[in-house]
Amino acid sequence: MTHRTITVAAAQLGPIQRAEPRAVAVERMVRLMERAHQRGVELVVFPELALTTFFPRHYHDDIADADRWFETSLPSADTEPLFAAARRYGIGFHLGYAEIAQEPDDTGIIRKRRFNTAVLVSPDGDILLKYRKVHLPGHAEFDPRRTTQHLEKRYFEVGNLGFPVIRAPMGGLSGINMGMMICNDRRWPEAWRVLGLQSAELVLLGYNTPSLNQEAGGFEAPHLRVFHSHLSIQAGCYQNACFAVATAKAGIEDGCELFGHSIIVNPQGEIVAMATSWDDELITADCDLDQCTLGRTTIFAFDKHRRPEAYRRITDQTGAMEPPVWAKKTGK
Ligand code: CDT
Repeated sequence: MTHRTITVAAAQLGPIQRAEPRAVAVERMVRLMERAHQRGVELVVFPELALTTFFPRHYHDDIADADRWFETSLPSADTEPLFAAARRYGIGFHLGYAEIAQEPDDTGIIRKRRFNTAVLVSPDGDILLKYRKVHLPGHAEFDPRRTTQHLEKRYFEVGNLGFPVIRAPMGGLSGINMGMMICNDRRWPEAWRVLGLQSAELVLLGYNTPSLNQEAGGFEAPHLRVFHSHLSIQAGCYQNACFAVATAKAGIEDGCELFGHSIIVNPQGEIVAMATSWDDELITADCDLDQCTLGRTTIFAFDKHRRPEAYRRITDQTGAMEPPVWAKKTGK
């Protein structure tokens, strides 16, 4: 029996400090690709905003002052070594980065637009798929109550590409259905289902998640932070019968702790590989994509069992509303 197997890696990055230039980060990433090649890896997944520190923790009064954290083209002089390594080793890669695009806005006027973006790149250096983060967490203005800011809503627009999936050759396989999400997206079942509805077999995702939840009114224990991340990814894979490679930036970055714990998950929702350091670390797994078939032909055969007519609220409504209040019927 033939199997559709691809060897994938999550290339977790240790911290990148604010003063560290892209070239140093890229050098570390190229070393991880070299290690991946030695282990027979065919696709490497790097984290969200992999080229720099997680800059949304730093406030710039004038947003244009943050432009130095963004890429205006890909490849660029700084990122070309990644593309060269991909060609040299015959490895595809996924890269998260901050993107500046010159694009028409809703009124049709071409202007500078900023997105939290990820691309999937073929071993030949072709950009196979681009995704722009939809669920932007955090806040838009400086928050004096927080010790660390999370200004994604200040620096990025909501992604305008939806959740695309592409079927493309990768590794030794002639076609794999691949989709992407970025960090906070993993907590939203809608994002997984939109990928599932396009038959995604492999979901690539990068993240930067602080161990301390400053959004919470109360205390959220660090182990629950990791648990919730894993829970979301494992549930997403199980309920959509797909694999996921989820790659963290880890460690103490600009004084802020990122919890790491990168994982690779199979369509049963099982973790098949997990990072154990807060450093640059490569974890790998052989993913037999035929394992996606069981879920999608049985319990999650969407065509047989989904009831979209009962799900109208999912797209008609954003916030939760209160239910009607029960009242005991009086009279006859
Ligand atoms: N980068 C990112 O999306 N991080 C969020 C934490 C945000 S806390 C304001 C996450 O969901 O992991």
